[in-house]
Amino acid sequence: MAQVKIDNFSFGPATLTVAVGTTVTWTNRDDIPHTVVSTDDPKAFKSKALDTDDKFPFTFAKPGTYPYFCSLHPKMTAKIVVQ
Ligand SMILES: [Cu+2]
Repeated sequence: MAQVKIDNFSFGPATLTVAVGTTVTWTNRDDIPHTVVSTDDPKAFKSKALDTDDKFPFTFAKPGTYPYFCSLHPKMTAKIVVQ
């Protein structure tokens, strides 16, 4: 199980490397809403606004590098590397 924690206006870890077929689950540990939105066009994934302790799972079926950001706070960026 692969996890990304959202806290203090950042994604942790900023780069997470997983195997193809892994489900990554983001959890918002901050006390304000955040989103998880793929930077690619078309978007590989896009969450709704996550309130505190909300989770967003996404399964990565293809290898590649998947940059993403928070659409509410665009300076929050990170990426998933799928091997
Ligand atoms: Cu945010």
